[in-house]
Amino acid sequence: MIQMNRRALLTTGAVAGAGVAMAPLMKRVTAQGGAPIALTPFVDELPIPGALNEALTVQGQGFEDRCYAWGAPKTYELIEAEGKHRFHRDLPETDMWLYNGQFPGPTFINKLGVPTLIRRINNLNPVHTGFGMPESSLHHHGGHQAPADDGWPLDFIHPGQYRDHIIPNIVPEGDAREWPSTLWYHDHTIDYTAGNVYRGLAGLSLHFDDVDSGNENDPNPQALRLPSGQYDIPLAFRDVALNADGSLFFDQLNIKGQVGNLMTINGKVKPYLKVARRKYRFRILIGGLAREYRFQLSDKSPFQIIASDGGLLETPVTTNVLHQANAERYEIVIDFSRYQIGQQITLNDHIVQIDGNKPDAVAAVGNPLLLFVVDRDAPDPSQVPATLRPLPPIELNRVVATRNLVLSKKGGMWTINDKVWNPTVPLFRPKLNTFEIWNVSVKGGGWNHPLHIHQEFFRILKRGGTTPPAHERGKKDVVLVWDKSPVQLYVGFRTFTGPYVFHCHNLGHEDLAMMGWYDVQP
Ligand SMILES: [Cu+2]
Repeated sequence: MIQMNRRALLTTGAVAGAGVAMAPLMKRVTAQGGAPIALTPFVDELPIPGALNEALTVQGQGFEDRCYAWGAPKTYELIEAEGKHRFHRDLPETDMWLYNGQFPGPTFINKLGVPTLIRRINNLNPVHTGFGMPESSLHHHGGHQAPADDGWPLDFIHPGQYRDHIIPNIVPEGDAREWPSTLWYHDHTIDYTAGNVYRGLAGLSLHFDDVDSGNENDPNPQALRLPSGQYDIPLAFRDVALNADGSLFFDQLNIKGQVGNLMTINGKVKPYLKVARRKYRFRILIGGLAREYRFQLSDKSPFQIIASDGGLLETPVTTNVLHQANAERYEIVIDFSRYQIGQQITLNDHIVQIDGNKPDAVAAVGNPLLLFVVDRDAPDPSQVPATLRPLPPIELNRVVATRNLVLSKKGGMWTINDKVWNPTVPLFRPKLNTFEIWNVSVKGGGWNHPLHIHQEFFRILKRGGTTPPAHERGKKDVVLVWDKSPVQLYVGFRTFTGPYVFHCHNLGHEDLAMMGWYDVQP
């Protein structure tokens, strides 16, 4: 087994001495130096990643006993293996690492109160070439799950092994207001998360209950009846860079975090979507490496933001611009009934960003990423109620500690409180069933950091010393922080004791050590 540790390479200057192990990487770097690939936009239809199908055979095997504490699970099988994916009609196929043969991976469907058991089988090639590591860990991002199921970065399995992940689908203190709507899952292997996720190990995880039931015709008076079925569409954004032969280009030593020049949604470069003249719910995930996005419709029309990372907002936020950092989720409702049949509208990104540090500018003219073709009428029984899901209360009387987190850079590594990742020493030891205030700031103006905290959703009490914008007042698990915009967070530690990580979700920063962990004490 070749253990190529990025951190060791960077800190010891061992690149030249790495010999054979480094050869494929260097070749890829050289091969990339061509002009950006010119592709015809909007020729591929937007793919919708299918749901992960139940695999009854998993039940009753292995060590699932503890799962039954949460009730009988629905069981699924998730197989990691090499496979091919085509990002655009006119591109050659790309070798990737896929979950169940697809990118993005199959979508987990979760129901409040019904545990999900994922048997994850690593069938990756142990003698792979190029970047990443075929050792794999799985993080259900945003999930409220035990440490053993959370994808601790050292809990990786080797090719030929499997591991069961239990997603209990419970909420802290039984408070259904904590229930999310759009999460995702991805590899979380120590030092190699960026490469492994970029090779393809990522997918979506949707959550439903009696309120957000996924049925716009639901007769239950509690049901919100948001747009559902074919009108409820995930949009997983990912920028990629390809070599001339169609292989993924990845610079494993790029400390800034890599940005790509091909903008994909659900695995396709600039796709199109035929839409009816009615409301649609879009679940937007930025599932890339480092890039930020700033979305507007081409006609600058308003849309409603209905959910953030941790689920539905208390009330919809009407806007015509949405800035979104890596790993964040926002859900928006676009009402196409304002358009005529035959009209075309694009969803544009206005960020100019040439490296992983931070956006360089906001462009007046956006880059169209997704084409909507209004092609039909359709009935619309859906609604966007003025009250979506009430937020759980912020109980400052339960706050028992205040922590300061300073995000910075030292010696070619990214640091939290001047420390690089150290799996043996937690940064904090919070007490079970308490809350804390975390003051997070960035030292140095050259970069942004999307900070992600595992295990519970937090709330942003303050951004830049004042109340955050309306769409950031809901439940969050990622918060973008920069030098001029420190944040104050309200963080809870409920249900589970033990270790959980928190880290920058610019995956290049994360792998270069901008990760710490806290150890919840009984
Ligand atoms: Cu960062």
